[in-house]
Amino acid sequence: MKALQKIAVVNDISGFGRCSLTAALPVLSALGTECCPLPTAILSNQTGYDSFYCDDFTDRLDAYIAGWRRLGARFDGILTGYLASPLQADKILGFIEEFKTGQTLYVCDPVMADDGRVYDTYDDALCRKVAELAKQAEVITPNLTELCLLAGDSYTELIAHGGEPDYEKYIVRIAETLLSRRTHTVVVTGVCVGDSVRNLLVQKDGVSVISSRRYGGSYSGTGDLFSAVLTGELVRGKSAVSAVRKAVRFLEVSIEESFRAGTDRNDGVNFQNHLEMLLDESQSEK
Ligand code: PXL
Repeated sequence: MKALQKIAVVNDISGFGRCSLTAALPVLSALGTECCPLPTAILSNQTGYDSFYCDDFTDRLDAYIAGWRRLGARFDGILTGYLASPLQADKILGFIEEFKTGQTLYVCDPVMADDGRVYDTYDDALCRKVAELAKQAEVITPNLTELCLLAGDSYTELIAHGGEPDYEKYIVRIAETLLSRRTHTVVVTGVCVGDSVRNLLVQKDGVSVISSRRYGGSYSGTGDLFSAVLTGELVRGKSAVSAVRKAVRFLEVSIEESFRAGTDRNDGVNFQNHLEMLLDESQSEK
């Protein structure tokens, strides 16, 4: 049997909130890939709760990465998410330069903001570093707020176009400014239009819109579940459209269950009952 594909996941581990590494580990395992965590911080719970304890891992990263260097580690994919400090972002830029080969797909989830607001633990310096990381990635997965921050556009102006027939075209035009020789795919997540949520897959040769039903407001960790499914599928050679579809369907049923159960948004979504959707026939027949 072929060795599993390895994906380095640069993200925090939060005890509560079903986000970051507690989302990526089960998802990437269900997809038949090996998730190798590079922890950026250890938190009692994600930062959306009223309080949290956070152990920033910045000063432990060099030794941790040195351990991987000694093993001669190689990765088929790298996925980055929540970062704890600008210095840490520099260390991650160095990690990518050293460990990303011509065969490694880098997916950057530019975690820094949502609903028009930058997260309390992110300052301007860290947001600038996230933009630097995004430039190194083949694939980026911003929400609307992050898209505006990366492109230097106004979120307020963008939202003012909501409800207009050209709203999605307006978003696509902003996303296209982030395409480059390296960055071939931008997936803008969580665009609310009426009672649907749209995900805009923007590539040099075209745009696809993958929609799902909208339930309630936003939940913790959905971006992390999305980027994990997308990365696992892309690393396994699936097309971007089918990878986004798989991520969207998985999230739709998980969010629906959480909405019906009255789950608190900070606790994340009940994805655990739906991991089966991520197994494909070729894996389950083995
Ligand atoms: O899901 C994004 C995320 C990841 N990690 C931590 C967070 C958040 C969003 O608030 O607080 C610790």
